[in-house]
Amino acid sequence: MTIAPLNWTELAALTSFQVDLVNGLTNAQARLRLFGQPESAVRVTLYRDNHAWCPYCQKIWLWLEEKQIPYRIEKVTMFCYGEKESWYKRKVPSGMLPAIALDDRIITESDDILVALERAFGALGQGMEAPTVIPLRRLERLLFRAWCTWLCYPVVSSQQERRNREQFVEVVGKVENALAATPGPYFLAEFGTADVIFTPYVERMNASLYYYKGYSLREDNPRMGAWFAAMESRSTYRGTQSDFHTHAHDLPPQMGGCWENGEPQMLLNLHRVDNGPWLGLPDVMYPEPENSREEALFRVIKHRSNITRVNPADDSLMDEALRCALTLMMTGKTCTPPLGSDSALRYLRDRINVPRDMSIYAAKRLREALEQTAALAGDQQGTPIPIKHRRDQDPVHFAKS
Ligand SMILES: N[C@@H](CCC(=O)N[C@@H](CS)C(=O)NCC(=O)O)C(=O)O
Repeated sequence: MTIAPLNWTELAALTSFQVDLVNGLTNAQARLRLFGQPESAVRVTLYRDNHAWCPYCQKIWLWLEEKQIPYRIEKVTMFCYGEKESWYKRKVPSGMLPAIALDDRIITESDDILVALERAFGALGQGMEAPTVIPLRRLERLLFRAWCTWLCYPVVSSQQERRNREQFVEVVGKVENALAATPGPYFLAEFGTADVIFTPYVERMNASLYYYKGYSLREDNPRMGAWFAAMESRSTYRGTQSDFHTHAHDLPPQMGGCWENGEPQMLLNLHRVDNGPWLGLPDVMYPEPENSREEALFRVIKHRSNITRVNPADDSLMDEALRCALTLMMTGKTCTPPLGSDSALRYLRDRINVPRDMSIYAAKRLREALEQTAALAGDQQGTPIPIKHRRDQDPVHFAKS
């Protein structure tokens, strides 16, 4: 039996989700973070990208959150999804991210930023220049290069593909050994700078190799698996954590291309990341919070007019279809969407970004409801996600009018 979709007032009554962006848990929406301190304590502004895609920004973001340094956040557009703001180019002529202003001094290059932050506020565990951390920083770059060699060049032959994979797996072996050198799950005896340095790309490796190569970094390597689990025990990391779907589609324009190997496991993984089921993917392993659906609903209600406006479908059609999906998500009751709304719902399904829009489980619940509702209308897919750029995500389209 299907029911009529709830209206927006009825839907709003189904969520009591609340966040304190400024003093609460790490989140991607905040413009100011105080950790209970007065605004006068702010000495740092972090310039990072709008969509939380930039890995080097995640490094600084996580560090500031771990150290609970009060800071402001200014969001900047990346070349791959829009035009760089001229105010930012006046500060940082290259337009590169991240940058910080520390007591009004602009600093670029993520490693230099961390060194400057350490000088001002002290290190996070063992610092950037500690003799224990320097070899781990080198190892991270070695892993990064092996990843790029495998992922970012066209597959010319199965032998080459195998060699690239072996080379990557060999470096992962070194990472496993480094993690095994201390009894705990982190790189050194205590969580610190080294873990922050590894986080952004290891997260992106886990996602991209699963999707483009059929290789599960987190599941195939026990020490890395334990490291991921330990990272996920930290609310700071959870707040910055992205998911497979977001990375699979934000990386190609940033990396200049990601190449599928076409192997059977890869094809299965790709289908699962794009079409679900999303729960159970190895992009997250901590238990689902009780309020994930409420979070998703809260976030959609907040942005519903933009969501409807940017969708290629007619506004009133999308509005009704969206309410059908949300009704299903919140009540479990099937709600048939209007004819022709399948591609509109899947357009949105494919453009939910984690953690920009909501946290990882909330996004999975929303994608699930959008897909189940779309399937009632048909099998039309949304406009494909572009590979060479992501101007479909240009923030100018989402600015509040
Ligand atoms: N070595 C730099 C690399 C920074 C970097 O490559 N940033 C990219 C984003 S991940 C960037 O700003 N690109 C310009 C753009 O995409 O707008 C660092 O460590 O900070």
